[in-house]
Amino acid sequence: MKALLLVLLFYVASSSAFPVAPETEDEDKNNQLVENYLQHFYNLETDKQSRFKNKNIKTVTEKLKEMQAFFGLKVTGKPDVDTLEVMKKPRCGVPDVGQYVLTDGNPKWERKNLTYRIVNYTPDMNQADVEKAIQKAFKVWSDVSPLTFKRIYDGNADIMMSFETGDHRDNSPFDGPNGLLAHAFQPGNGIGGDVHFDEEEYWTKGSNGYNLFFVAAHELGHSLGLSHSTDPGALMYPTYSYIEPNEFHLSQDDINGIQTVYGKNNKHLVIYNSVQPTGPTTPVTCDSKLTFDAVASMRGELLFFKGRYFWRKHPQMTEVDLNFISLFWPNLPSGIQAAYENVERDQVFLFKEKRPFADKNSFLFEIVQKALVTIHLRGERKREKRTGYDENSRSMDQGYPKKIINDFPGIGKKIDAAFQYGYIYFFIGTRQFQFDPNVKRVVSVMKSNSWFNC
Ligand SMILES: [Ca+2]
Ligand SMILES: [Ca+2]
Ligand SMILES: [Zn+2]
Ligand SMILES: [Zn+2]
Repeated sequence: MKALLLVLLFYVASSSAFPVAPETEDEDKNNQLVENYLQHFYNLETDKQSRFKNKNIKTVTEKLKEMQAFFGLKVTGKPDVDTLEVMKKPRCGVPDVGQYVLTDGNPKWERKNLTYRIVNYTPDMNQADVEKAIQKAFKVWSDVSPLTFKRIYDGNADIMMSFETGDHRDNSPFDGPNGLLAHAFQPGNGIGGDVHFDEEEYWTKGSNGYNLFFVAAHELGHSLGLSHSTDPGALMYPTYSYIEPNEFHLSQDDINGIQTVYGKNNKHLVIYNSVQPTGPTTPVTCDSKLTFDAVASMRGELLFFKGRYFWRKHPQMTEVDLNFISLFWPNLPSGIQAAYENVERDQVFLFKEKRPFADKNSFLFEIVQKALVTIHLRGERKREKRTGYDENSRSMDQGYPKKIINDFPGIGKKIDAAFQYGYIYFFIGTRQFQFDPNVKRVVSVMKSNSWFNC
């Protein structure tokens, strides 16, 4: 049995794994941050300008609401903790609204065969790795569009890529480490299409610093005429997040965007017999069809896993965060299959099938059963040896798997996820069964996403 289980992670040794709410800071500093952010990314007019045309001015409150709506935050019009947290995230320098979105007639390249040139290099990486990252970033877009990109080594390319520091004479100065990471110009002559990376960032091919491939791929979206997306799973989302490069897939939102401008990849029509590549879609928190891969409690919060994402929810709070799993745990794969928390050990166990050829159904049955048994025993027979899964030897105990229905009458065998929070909650497809362990029966049936205040 041991060989079949891959126990992925756990032990969240300190709360630093999650970003903590910023401490109370100087209000002036926050106000300045809000004003700068809205001016730069939401076209907020400055005081001087506004005095002359105060009729059409959107106030800071309105702009804040616009920004909060863009990022899927609670629309309060106030610079609350969640809003400030987003404003402090490293991101692309291109505005979310304003000149790019509003440019007449959606700028695009009229030719399909474009050229690019790497004008200079960063000292942070070796040249071959820079070239690989850039090449891979272009491939992201050429795979799903009719565009082709040819590298040239001197002269003027359509897309000139360079590392720049501070004010680099394009009216969009960089800001030192973090904050703005890069920007790019919409299709056009001269500076049009060009990509600038902030040299004061630490650029890498891995997860430390900022991954050049992701940032380049995002910026190239702008070079090709795309603006920012509100889909948090899209490459064109404005804030930076790291994804294990092998787990990277261009989202369907990005594919729709580029294909709206340039059409489908007709190169593929020939090669792959009309099969167009598709990308993953981002789960929607309040989708009535939402199902989960796994659910676990962690230090009083609830973690709901789905594909490459997880939601984090405190039962007493209204907010729910949707994030990439890899944002918090860079080494974890997507598609977690079962999870549970061992409160006494302060560990969370996550499971994913190790071998693709293992019997998936019986495997899932076992790990789900295990997680159930563990939570079932918690609080009732604390001192007794846990049965089901042995955390030390990482193997199934003798006599397992057992039939779920014997211990949990009313619950079928096809369970997606389960956790205990007073009651035991079983997730089966889009439904959720609230099971009372004392009377051993289902006391309520709810939607799977009932925890998200939809
Ligand atoms: Ca250019
Ligand atoms: Ca910067
Ligand atoms: Zn951007
Ligand atoms: Zn620039």
